[in-house]
Amino acid sequence: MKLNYTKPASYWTEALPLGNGRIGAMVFGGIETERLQLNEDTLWSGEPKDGTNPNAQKALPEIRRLINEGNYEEADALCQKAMGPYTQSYMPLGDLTVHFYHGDNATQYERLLDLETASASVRYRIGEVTYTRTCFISFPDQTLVMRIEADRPGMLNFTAKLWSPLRHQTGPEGERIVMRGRAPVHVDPNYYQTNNPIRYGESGTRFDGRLAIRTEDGRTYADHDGLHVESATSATIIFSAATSFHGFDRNPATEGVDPSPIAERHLNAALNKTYSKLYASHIADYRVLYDRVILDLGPSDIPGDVPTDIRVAEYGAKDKKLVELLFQFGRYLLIASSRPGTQAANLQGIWNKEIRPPWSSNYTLNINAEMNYWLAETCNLAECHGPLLDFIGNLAKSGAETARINYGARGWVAHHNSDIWCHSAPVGDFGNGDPVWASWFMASPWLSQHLWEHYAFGGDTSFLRDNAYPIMKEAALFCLDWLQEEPDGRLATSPSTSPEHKFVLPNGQMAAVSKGATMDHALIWDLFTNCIKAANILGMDDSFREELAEARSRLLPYQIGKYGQLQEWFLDFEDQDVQHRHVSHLFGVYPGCQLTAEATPELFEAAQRSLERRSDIGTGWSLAWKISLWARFGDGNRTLQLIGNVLNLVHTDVGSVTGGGVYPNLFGAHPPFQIDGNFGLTAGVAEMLMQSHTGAIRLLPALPNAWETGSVKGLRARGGFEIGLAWENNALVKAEIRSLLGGPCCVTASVPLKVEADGRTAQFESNACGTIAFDTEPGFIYKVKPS
Ligand code: FUC
Repeated sequence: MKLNYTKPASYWTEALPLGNGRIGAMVFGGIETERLQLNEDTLWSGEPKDGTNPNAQKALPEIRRLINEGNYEEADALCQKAMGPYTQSYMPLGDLTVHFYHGDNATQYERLLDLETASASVRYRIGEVTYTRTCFISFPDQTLVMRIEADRPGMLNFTAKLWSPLRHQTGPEGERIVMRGRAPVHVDPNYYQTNNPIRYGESGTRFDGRLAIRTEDGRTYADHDGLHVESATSATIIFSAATSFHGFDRNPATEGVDPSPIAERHLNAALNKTYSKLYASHIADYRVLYDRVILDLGPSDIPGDVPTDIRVAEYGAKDKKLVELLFQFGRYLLIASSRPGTQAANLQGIWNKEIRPPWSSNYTLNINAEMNYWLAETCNLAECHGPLLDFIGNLAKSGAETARINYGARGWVAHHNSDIWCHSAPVGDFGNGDPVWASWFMASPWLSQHLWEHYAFGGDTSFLRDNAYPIMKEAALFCLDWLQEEPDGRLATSPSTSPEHKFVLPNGQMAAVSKGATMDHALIWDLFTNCIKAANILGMDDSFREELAEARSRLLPYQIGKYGQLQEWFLDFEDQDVQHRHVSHLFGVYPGCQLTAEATPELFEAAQRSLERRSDIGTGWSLAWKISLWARFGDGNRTLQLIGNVLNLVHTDVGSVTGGGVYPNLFGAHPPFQIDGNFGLTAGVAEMLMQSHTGAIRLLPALPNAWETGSVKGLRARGGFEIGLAWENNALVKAEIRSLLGGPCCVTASVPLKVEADGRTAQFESNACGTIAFDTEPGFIYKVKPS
């Protein structure tokens, strides 16, 4: 499980990502000059601000009236009156550069990212000397560590420096190099042209990054040029960083924490440890998470030592080991960007080099931020889900104000964009945005699904009671208020958009805003259903449960349109773009669970027809979503074709919106880089091998023909199960289902199954959902075989 290359990175998406959830680095692996582009996940532009807009409430009745009259273009225009400010942006922290005084005439160069040790390394030879560098970012020690070694005594001579593209000062302080600076107080999105897009002021988040070196021999000193090492044989560089961020609702300038003592404390503690101790605690911590899932797609005759980018270009999805690598890379990236206590992974995880990054590198809530976490539960990284769940809790606070002031509604609302300040208003600089993205009101139901799923997989009832349900309930209250009664008594959201996709009006014009977009009702159905289940489990809120069930039964139903497709809007409008990247109306298939072959066969078929019409092209995240959807449709060969489309090598940061793929470093290419495609792909592969959304654990639901033999261990299923399974000649040979909570297990596959548990056996027909119920202890293993 290594990404390997024979050349240094020449641009950012060739560099290799490291992270401990909070600190991130992109390692370039240069010979004469090593560059590590650095990030810290709390370093954003801006500060807490009120994004609410009372004009929204004034405009709302008129918007609804225009929609009811079919005057969608005017409704679009009026929705602009309801907008708030844009979100702020995720910032780069700076660069750590290490200049080596050995020239660049190297041979035998190799550069690796080892997913099993979460470390990046470089090795090369100059003259008679072999130089190696190994770099990792430790979660337990909260520092970046780079070990540099020469295999001949005294051959290391280098200077290490810190720099930032943000306003900063850097210089020696004793034996350290310290960089202090400040993030802008405002940054406009890269797609919004203003005269002064990057604004610094008295406030803004302060940061501190510091560097020190531990050597066993040679000489070390710090001056204004950097930190120098002369005639050493080995050296350990330690970097630490902190910011003044002190919570989404505290001003980082006036109410912030002092970052310097924090950065110094981490640096100092790490300096007092040997390199091997630092490495050992890093590995011990990391492997607890990483080692939980093992995927083996069977033997491959494609050589594994071919550089990763060449494997992508030459073999794509035919290279099964490359698919395994891409799958585990998604898990690696989540561990590296989202750890308990850190910020949720943003549009670029934690890796960003620009002050005006694409889409502000913020949280886009109409697909991207959710997709980032689709793998968390199934791929056995439930702890890494934590930062998103914490974020949702904070967003619900800010979203309650927006619901009240903008819409006079109960509960909480959030729209398509958010940031570290828990922005919950529609963006668009008070009238400059496009309603096709800004006027989407459904982030609270979608995010609430994550709270429920965390419970559904893990079964932690106190989490459900204390954390999840109260936020889900408030989201449901907003939805109850947002739904409008139709003349026939049905309920429809209004205004409503299907994310980022316009419809064509009979006059040939296009509009975004109407009522009752399919996705809205799919999300609300999901939320209400999960709230009802949760309240049932918790034994509370009887009448609220009834109210939700009643409203759910009156939701405008799904409809099948003239092409046999699942309608995306309440009327059978023509699509602005039949191949549009968003497949929002298919939420009920995935990541939802409302539409299944068993429960809703006709709608399920219509949903498949819709996906067919959307085609197999798309941006990185769009391709990834389609993998999970085709997995739910049970079409393994189609999923593999889409994995092949994801393994399209994209060379630079520019490209057309239809050409998704991966960069040489396997980062997902929208293009540009967005991390959702990586996470979505990993979730999709898991969905091909095992599903649990219907209440049954379905084994090998979408196995491609080309994956003849293989096994997977450690996937998680709802109900508290861990699944291991193996297949040969494209057929299941055995599975082990470990019950983590105790209790009955329901299992199904396309072949008849025999389940053994505690000396007793049960037989199930193919595709039948057989429940095998034993009074089991946590840790109990059900053994499954084809019968
Ligand atoms: C949504 C998508 C875009 C992009 C952006 C970050 O707006 O429609 O394709 O992924 O998020």
